[in-house]
This record gives sequence, structure tokens and C-alpha cells, in this order.
Amino acid sequence: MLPLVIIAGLLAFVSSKPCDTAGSHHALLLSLNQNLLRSLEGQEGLPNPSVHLGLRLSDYHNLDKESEHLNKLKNDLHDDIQSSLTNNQPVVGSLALYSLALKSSCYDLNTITFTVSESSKTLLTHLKKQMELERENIAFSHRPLTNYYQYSLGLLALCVSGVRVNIHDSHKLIKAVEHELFKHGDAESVDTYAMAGMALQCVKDSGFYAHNAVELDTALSNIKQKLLASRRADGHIGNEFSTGLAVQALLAMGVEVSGCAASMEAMRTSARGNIYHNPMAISQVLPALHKKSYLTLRRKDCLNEDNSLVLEPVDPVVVLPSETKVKMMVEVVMLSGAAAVYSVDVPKGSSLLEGLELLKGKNPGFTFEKESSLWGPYLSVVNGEQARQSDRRYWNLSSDGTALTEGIVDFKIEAAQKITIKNTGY
Ligand code: B12
Repeated sequence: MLPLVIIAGLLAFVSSKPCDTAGSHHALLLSLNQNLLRSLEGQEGLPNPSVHLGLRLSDYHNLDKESEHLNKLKNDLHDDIQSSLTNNQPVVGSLALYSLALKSSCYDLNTITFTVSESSKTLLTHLKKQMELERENIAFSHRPLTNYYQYSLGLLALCVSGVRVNIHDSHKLIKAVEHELFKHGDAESVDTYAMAGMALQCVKDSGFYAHNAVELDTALSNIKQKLLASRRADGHIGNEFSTGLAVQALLAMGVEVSGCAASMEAMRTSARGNIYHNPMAISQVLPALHKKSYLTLRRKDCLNEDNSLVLEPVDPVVVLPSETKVKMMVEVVMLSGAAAVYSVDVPKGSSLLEGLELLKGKNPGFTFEKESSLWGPYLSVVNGEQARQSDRRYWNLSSDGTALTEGIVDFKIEAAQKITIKNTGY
């Protein structure tokens, strides 16, 4: 009898863990989660609402640290958005991420207000107004004031907060899908298709576009096809950094977890290879690895949450600059087409930013400035020329002709190469 019980027990154990090495996945998720939590400690500048979302959509929590971060969002991010609103700057993406972050902590959004021209209105009222301004801009100039990624975020945030989404807002997004307007530089923006997919799926589930269900279904099925067609041989959808949002969108649109298995595995491989060291990247990947999407916020109740996530102290690692130097050539192509080429030897493994700083110190003809953003420092001015978002221009970065998939802090110079920094329109 006893051997039978043991065999039955073993069988039950094996069948509860089909080919899935659940243990190793758990350790990986925990370590990503800890890195995300740890990023709050050294955070310079504004608290990051996307990091809050990533933490709150996890299965593991450190409730004290999360509530401390929520307070920072309600003070510092709130003040920053208030000042953008006062200065009439388009702010739909930040407002949307702030709403989603509050929602992820089950905070009552109706208690949050902003005051513009002495009139105090709720966060969601301001978000609706920002969407209206974006929509007007699409009507006049055929593009949003910000971009379709932020427009989708705005729609998603209103929808998951239970606000009846304006059918014209949804219609503009549906048309943009139809006309394939989601671009990132020259390439298609998988991130934007994913965000639009989550927004439109929420609209569908809420019955906010019942008058033309066929049009909405067509857009959703086009988005699903775009995402599936962007799957690379290694499982990533688009690139390493768009895969998290793409998997979130596919899950939200009803694709089975098994249908996303290759992309999940690709993200785990990237995570093991330390590709996701930027907290912003972890914040978009972690929900997907937990098989969740931003849409799950609609039904989040914040009850009976785990509170087991702890941070073990880590010894500070001091990375000394490498003795080995590599040659970094930098070509700057201005708006006029005029090009200048510089060269500097940098310690192997330096960030592009460190390399540019060395070059600036050695070559007075080369200058640059950066701005902060949720992804880190963004290159905004080179040799005195600004590539302005208001003019739909940016400094495009490439290495030996291949566009970089990371910014100036995350990209490391490991071998001799030519970096091209080109004033580019979009
Ligand atoms: C729209 C967009 C752009 C637009 C931004 C302008 C605009 N108004 O539309 C343009 C086309 C200019 C752009 C440029 C670049 N982008 Co971009 N971008 C995005 C996208 C789709 C949405 C960003 C957004 O609006 N977020 C919402 C708002 C609320 O957050 P925010 O932080 O305030 O947004 C600002 C910053 O994100 C900044 N920004 C945009 N891209 C990047 C990239 C980096 C590295 C940094 C530091 C900042 C930054 O512009 C945003 C608007 O003001 C994201 C997708 C994503 N998953 O986040 C990719 C994304 C952030 N971009 C990316 C990259 C790689 C770039 C470039 C480095 C590409 C290149 N080879 O040149 C350049 C930046 C170069 C530089 N000068 O420093 C990667 C970053 C991955 C990483 N690990 O760092 C992402 C994740 C796309 C991807 N999956 O590859 N981008």
C-alpha cells in the first residue's frame, strides 16, 4: 500500500509541474521584483509611476515601501504634472500613468485634483480634457500632440478607471490602426500597437463602442496580427524592450498563456542576461511574466496581498574603469546635413554618455545636453542644435549603421565603433 501512495504522490507532484521549471522561474521573478523595488532607493528626480505599476501588478509585495512610493507620487509627481498643466504643456502620458499607478494601489482617484486658472478639477476630468486636446490635434494635423503611445495610455487609463470613453477618442485610435500610423523612428512601433491593443480591448470589454463593434473588432484583430507578425525567431516581439508590453497586450486580447510561451521564455533569457537593468524595462516586463496586463487593474481589489518581499542588503559594487581602451568615433549630422566626425579613446565598457563626456572634455568643438525622462537621460541638444519634439525631430542614435535599442546611459561601448548622432524627423 505504502509504495502505491508514494508513487501516486510522486505522480501528482510531477503532473502539477509539467515541463515548467516553476522553481527557477520563481527565483527569476523574485530577483527582477527585488531589483525593481531596489530602484526606488537610489531614485533621483521624480518618482516613476510605471515602476509603481510594475510593483503593484506583481504577486509579491513590500507594502510599506509601496505605500511610501505612492506618497511620493502623490506629492512630487503630482506637483510636476500640476506645473505642466499650468504651463499648458501636453501631459496626457504622465497623467495616464499617474492614474494607473493610483488605481494599482486602489486609491480613490476622485480625491486627486489639479488647479488651473483658479479652477480645481479632478485628475480624471483633466485626463479627459487632455484627450480632447490630443483629438483636436489629430483632426487638424493628423497626429496627436504627443504620440499615439501616450494617446493609447490616456484611453486605457480612463477606461480602466471606469470612465465612459468618448467614442470619438476610440474612433481616432481605430483609424490610426487602420492606416498603420504607429511608428518609432523609421520602424513600426510594437510598443504603441501593444498599448493601443490594451486600450481598445478595455473599450470593447466595457461596451463603450457597441455602435460599431465590427470596426472595433477589426482593429483588435489587426493589432493582434501585427504583434504576432513582429515575433522574432528568438521569441521576442519587436525587440527585447517591447516584448513585455506586447505579451501583456496579447494576454489582454485573449491569447492563451501557452500561445505566448516562446515570448515569455525569450524575456526570461533576456532577464538572465541582465538586459533588463533599466527599472523602466523591468516595470513593463514583470507584469507580463506574472501573466498580467494593465487591463487587470480594472478588477484589482488590493485585498489579502502578500507582504513577503524583502531586500537583502547588497555590498556596493565599485566598478573601476577598464584599463583597456577602445576607439569611439562620433559622427554628428546636423539638420542642414553638415557632418562632423570626432574620435576619442574610451575605457572598454563605458556608457555612451561617459564616452560623450570624455569627448566633450577633449574636444571643445563638441557639446551636448540631456534631459531626464522615465527611461533615463535623453539626448536633446548636440553642438548647440536642439532636436525639438515640438518640431517632431530627435537625435537618432546608431552604431556602425544599426539603430541603438538603448539610450546614452544604458548603451555600453564594448568595442571600437562609429556612433552616429543624427538630427532626424519623425
Ligand atoms: C514615442 C517614443 C519615442 C519618440 C519620443 C518623442 C515623441 N514625442 O514621440 C522618439 C521617436 C523621438 C524616440 C526616440 C528614441 N527612442 Co523611443 N520610444 C518612444 C515610445 C514608443 C513611447 C515613449 C512615451 O511617450 N512614453 C510615455 C511618457 C509618459 O513617458 P516619458 O518618459 O515622459 O516619455 C518620454 C521619454 O520616454 C522620451 N524617450 C523616448 N524614447 C526614449 C528612449 C530613451 C533611451 C530615453 C532615455 C528617452 C526616450 O520621449 C518620451 C516623450 O517625451 C517608447 C516605448 C516604451 N515602451 O516606453 C520608446 C522607447 C522608450 N524608445 C526607445 C529607444 C531605443 C529610442 C532611441 C534611443 C532610438 C534611437 N536609436 O535613436 C531614441 C532616443 C535617442 C535620444 N535622443 O536619446 C526604447 C528604449 C529602450 C531602452 N532600453 O532604453 C523604447 C522602449 C522602444 C523600444 N521598445 O525599443 N522614442
